Amino acid sequence: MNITLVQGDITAQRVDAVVNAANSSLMGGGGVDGAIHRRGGPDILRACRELRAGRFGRGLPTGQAVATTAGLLPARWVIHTVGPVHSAAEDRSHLLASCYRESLRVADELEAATVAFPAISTGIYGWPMDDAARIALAAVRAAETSVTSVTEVRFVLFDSAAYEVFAARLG
Ligand code: AR6
Repeated sequence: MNITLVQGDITAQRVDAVVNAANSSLMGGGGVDGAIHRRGGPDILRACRELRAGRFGRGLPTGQAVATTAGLLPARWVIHTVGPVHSAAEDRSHLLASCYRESLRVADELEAATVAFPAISTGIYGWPMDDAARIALAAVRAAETSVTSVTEVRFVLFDSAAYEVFAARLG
């Protein structure tokens, strides 16, 4: 499994699966979530509504992941995951690690080879970039032994500051 970094927009990535930093409602939002629904078109929201009507009637719990169509995106699937809101009072890093682990487990079930991740929880959910990069990279590396179909995990960092932080951590 190769870990690669690019600076850019996750909705433009040609990969098998794009991971969405969603919220429990699965009904869209701002940041990456807003961009994915905007560019992916209404089929993604339709699929999310079906998940809410079925398996995830109470919403997608934090740290879990579920796949839908990627609609009009140049990808096959969107894997929605819900990052934790950063808290200074409570260590929620296991939930952030779980987002990466569970997304890769879902990607493996789909037999995806290439998966693009945003820096989950580092926008609206307030996680400091350096700590989020440390947790993300460790979680992906830890999944390496159990995930067989994924050959590339691509982190798509929105700005150069985020890219530099991930690059320094990746070494
Ligand atoms: N491509 C790649 N990265 C992006 C893009 C993009 N198009 N847009 C933003 N980022 P955020 P969160 C970066 O806020 O913190 C939504 O409302 C951004 O700079 O998208 O997990 C959901 O519905 C930041 O580094 O996700 C939830 O309610 C990172 O992606 C909530 O936000 C994540 O920022 C989730 O918050």
